[in-house]
Amino acid sequence: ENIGAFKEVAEQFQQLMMMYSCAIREVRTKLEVLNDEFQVQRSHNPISYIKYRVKKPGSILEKLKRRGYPVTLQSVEENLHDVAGIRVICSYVQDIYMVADMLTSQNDITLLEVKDYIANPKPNGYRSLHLVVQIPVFFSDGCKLLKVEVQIRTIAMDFWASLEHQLKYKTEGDVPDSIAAELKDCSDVIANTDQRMQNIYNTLKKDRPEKEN
Ligand code: 0O2
Repeated sequence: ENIGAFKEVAEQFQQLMMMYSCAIREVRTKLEVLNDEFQVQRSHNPISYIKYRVKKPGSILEKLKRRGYPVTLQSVEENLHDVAGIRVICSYVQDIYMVADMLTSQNDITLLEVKDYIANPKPNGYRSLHLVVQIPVFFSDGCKLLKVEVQIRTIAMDFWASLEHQLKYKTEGDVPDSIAAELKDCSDVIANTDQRMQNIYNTLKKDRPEKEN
């Protein structure tokens, strides 16, 4: 009897993960459409590339427990908003806000939450724009509203976040103060470089408005 109940929950879990993966596909398509349109109309690719993942069962369980939420499928849907995750890597800082605006102004998308870690970086130096959106996905028996977390950052911000994540993992989160300060300093240098690259782009665009790059 226990085995039967386990099998049923496992199947329901698998189905929910399939739905999240479809929600990712919907949002990815929207982003790719916007990028293609920009490429044709303005010869500019705001998006360099897109990464995505469905959160692993172990990480889902760990997060539910850590936050003190019930370990049920309903709780996953209600309490976790990063089961479906998309990371959008942009060329320039202004592209981040442009992509975010174009995505969230589409009328089938509901914006549930914004965390602007670019305007307000985390104390460790982490920068990114985080959005939680809700999107309808149509299945055989009807439409389901699903949450997707979209992290939008520049190539430079992604470079920093990826290496910082690896270092944190390597040291099990126990980074010495001097290293933490060094990482924060690298983040500030990177932010400054992002700003200078944006200025270069804007200056060139102003001089040659007919051929945007
Ligand atoms: P993974 O493997 O990327 O999924 P929430 O998830 O919103 O309930 P929180 O912490 O308030 O909880 O979310 P927040 O601040 O929006 O950040 C969550 C995600 O942002 C993380 O996911 C990371 O992907 C990224 N992130 C946030 N802070 C940092 C940071 O200091 N360094 C790096 N490298 N990434 C960061 P997970 O769940 O940690 O991991």
